[in-house]
Amino acid sequence: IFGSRTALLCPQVLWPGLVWPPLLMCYNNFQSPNFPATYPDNMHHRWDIRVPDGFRVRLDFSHFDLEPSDMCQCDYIRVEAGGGASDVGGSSIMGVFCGGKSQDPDSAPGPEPLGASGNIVSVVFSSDFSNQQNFSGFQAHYSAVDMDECVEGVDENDACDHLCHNYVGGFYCSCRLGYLLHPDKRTCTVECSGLVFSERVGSLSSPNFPSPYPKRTECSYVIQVSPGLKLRLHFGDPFDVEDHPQTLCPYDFIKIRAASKEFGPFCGGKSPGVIQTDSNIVAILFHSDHSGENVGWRMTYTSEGSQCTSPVHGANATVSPLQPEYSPGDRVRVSCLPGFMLIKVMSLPLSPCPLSIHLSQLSFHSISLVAGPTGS
Ligand SMILES: [Ca+2]
Ligand SMILES: [Ca+2]
Ligand SMILES: [Ca+2]
Repeated sequence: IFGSRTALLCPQVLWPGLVWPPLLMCYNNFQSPNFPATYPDNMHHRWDIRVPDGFRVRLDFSHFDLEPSDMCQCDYIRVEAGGGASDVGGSSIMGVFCGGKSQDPDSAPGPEPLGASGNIVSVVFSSDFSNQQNFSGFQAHYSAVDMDECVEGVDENDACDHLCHNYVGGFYCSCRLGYLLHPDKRTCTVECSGLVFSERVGSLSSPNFPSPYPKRTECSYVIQVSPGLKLRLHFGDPFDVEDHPQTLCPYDFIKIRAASKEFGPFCGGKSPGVIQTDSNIVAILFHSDHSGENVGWRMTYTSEGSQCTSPVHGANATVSPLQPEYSPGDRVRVSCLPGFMLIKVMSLPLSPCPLSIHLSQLSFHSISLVAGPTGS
């Protein structure tokens, strides 16, 4: 058997000042040997058709007249999608055809063009050792047709996370207001790093909570309050971070770092609840991968001080504000009652909350005291 092969590529015509792809340049035709005269016996020929990425191959037989046979086992045309050659790998048969267009519509190409899903198609023509009649063979035409990625998707996924725009030979994505296009050109993400929370109580959440959080996003938050305070985190409901039944948080997760402790990763549908960090500085990292729609999380935090009793004891003086307990950093003003004046300041060695005195505010009538952190 005589075997041969022809590569049919789009003519790469580039005109000055014109950007590829020029329209309608990707087409060609091919036919059986000797067409329109009878094709030879023992032929085996393959045409490899390739059009640029972003296009699909459309194939049309304008003339078709091959020896008919049961299951097309004598002479045939075989159309393969996706390269077809064993050295390219991965092909699927789109059809095997023989006979004439008018004889058997099931085994011959129909009136509609064949549309491949990709940009590579191979056409194999094979003839056996004999012909009972003078069959005239075939003539075929192919053209490159734009893929509408916005409708068809890409690699079985949506082409774009938010908004998709098709054009001839490609597509591009854009994002709704407030989002940034990720370097992958398809995902919409947000900027959520470097946020520092310094209030003693507060709340934070995944971006857009309770709407689904964006994909391919890295958020890092820091909560930093005065030394001596201890941050306590409380994750509420709903809590919904993409997880995996067997592997621990391989897709999306929250991790919390506090001094030498680490908490997490957390994911899934159950809130981590309350986390006592024992630190005044907490870093929170939130990571999301490229897929999934999950609501995310919301967390409130409080800071707890070492509990101190009244830091001031003194006769003939008033303390304001007067309260049963104080936390590190609280400010207290001590004023002498009328007719009295400050004669001595004594430290209180047994207090869990050492005092610092603002000397600049010392006067004969009042002093300001600040409770300092334990151990400082
Ligand atoms: Ca034959
Ligand atoms: Ca397109
Ligand atoms: Ca995800």
